[in-house]
Amino acid sequence: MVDPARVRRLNSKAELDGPVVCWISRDQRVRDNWCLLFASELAASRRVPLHAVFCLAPGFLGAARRHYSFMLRGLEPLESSLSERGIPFHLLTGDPAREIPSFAGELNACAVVCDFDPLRLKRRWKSGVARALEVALFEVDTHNIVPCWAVSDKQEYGAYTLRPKIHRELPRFLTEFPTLEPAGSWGGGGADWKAARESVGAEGSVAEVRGWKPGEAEAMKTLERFLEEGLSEYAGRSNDPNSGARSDLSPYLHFGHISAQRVTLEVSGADAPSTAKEAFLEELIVRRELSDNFCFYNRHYDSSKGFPGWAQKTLDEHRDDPREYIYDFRKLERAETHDELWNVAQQEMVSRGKMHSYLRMYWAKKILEWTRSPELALKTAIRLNDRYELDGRDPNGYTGVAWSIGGVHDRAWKERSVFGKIRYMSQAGCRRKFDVDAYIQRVDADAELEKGPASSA
Ligand code: FAD
Ligand code: FO1
Repeated sequence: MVDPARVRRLNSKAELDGPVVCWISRDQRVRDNWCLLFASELAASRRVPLHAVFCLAPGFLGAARRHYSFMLRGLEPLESSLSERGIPFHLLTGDPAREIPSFAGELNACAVVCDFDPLRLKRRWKSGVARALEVALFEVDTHNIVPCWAVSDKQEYGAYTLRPKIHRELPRFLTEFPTLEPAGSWGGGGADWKAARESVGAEGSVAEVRGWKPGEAEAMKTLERFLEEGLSEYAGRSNDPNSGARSDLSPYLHFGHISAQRVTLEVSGADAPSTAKEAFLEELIVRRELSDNFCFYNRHYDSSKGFPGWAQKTLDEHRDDPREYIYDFRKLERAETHDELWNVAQQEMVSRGKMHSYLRMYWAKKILEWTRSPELALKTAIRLNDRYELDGRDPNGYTGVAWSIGGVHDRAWKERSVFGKIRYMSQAGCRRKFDVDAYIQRVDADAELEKGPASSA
């Protein structure tokens, strides 16, 4: 059922004869989940039970209450969907590198199956689990349509080098999903969600965001709404924050509430201009898989050491250029710069939990312009991105920031102060692309609404 190219072994231990454990982490969904399908196939072939487990880590790359709340509210329905299929769900808390091996040991598991994630912290968790486990650990890439290790064995220069490799493999991997067979009714499982919510130590300072409902059902509704309203305009207007031409799927893709393969299958079959579908699938498939490729093959994906040589050189040559404006972290976080467009984009991210794609590029590039060094700019952009974006702490984010500030996957442009040959963006450039004043008014109005009726009186 599951293409063997999606699966790799992370240790060389034997498979004994107890139950199979599916360790859910990046792809937190029942439907369209190759990791769960592989684990279910393994359990059925050995006629043993299948158990699912999620380990709630005390901290995760600067995640705040808004992220844990979205994630936990998305995980709760997962428990019932799994138990309907006879798969007990266990919720652990603590360091996964310790909790997963001891859970598998208590269950006398025959093997553990986990989902792929290129991030350093995840790979650290998994190498700890692979070492401590007495049994086999398998990893399944169910986040990408073409598995990350199958599409390329090295860091790609840019979308233009990855695109043909992806398109060559799509006929093999872009298939429909088999259904997940019920695993018979085995006891066990049961999560204490109240305790889980209290256990996360995330800083309470970052308020939860309203207006986002997590979970698989909500993700599908968001997709259906996009197919109806946004997709057709995607080719012409996805760079215009005033248009509805964007899917709003990123928080659901980040937490794995929906599969990119499912989105691709639905978009391909939708009644919309092919130019719109191609433009959207270029982002969803090529740009997104390019991010996983960058984080998987470049260990410095969140540092300036990960920038291409030409970019490191040019930023170095302009390191001492005078900066017209300098803002520290607090000023930026509070959107207290001289640039109203930048401030409003920052406010949109803080209040709504999601900044529009086009403005993320402008937003990050201005941080390069207004901080003392490229290294500090990178650190600041990542910290703000991962603190406020619902879809933050994701390979797309590290790659998006590295593209904006360090020329990753981009080429050299006309040299100028501070930026050197890194692509420059200006507010005038934004004004040529979309109605900046309309965007500012809309976000200000939304922020007023967010504050509730009292302040708008
Ligand atoms: P749509 O335009 O509807 O695209 C659909 C999906 O395609 C997205 O959900 C995403 O999975 C993928 N996609 C679209 N654009 C890109 C892109 N440029 N790179 C990679 N994948 C893309 N994306 C995140 O998921 N998390 C982040 O933390 C994040 N931080 C970013 C920071 C900067 C500085 C930049 C320039 C980009 C960042 N992106 C990030 C990429 C992109 O901006 C978002 O994925 C997109 O805005 C999500 O909104 P959407 O789902 O409505 O996008
Ligand atoms: N994955 C886990 O397995 N356990 C966690 O406790 C956890 C917390 C978490 C908080 C915020 C966030 O954005 C992601 C989080 N993830 C967690 C990982 C997430 O599921 C994704 O796998 C990666 O962030 C995307 O690469």
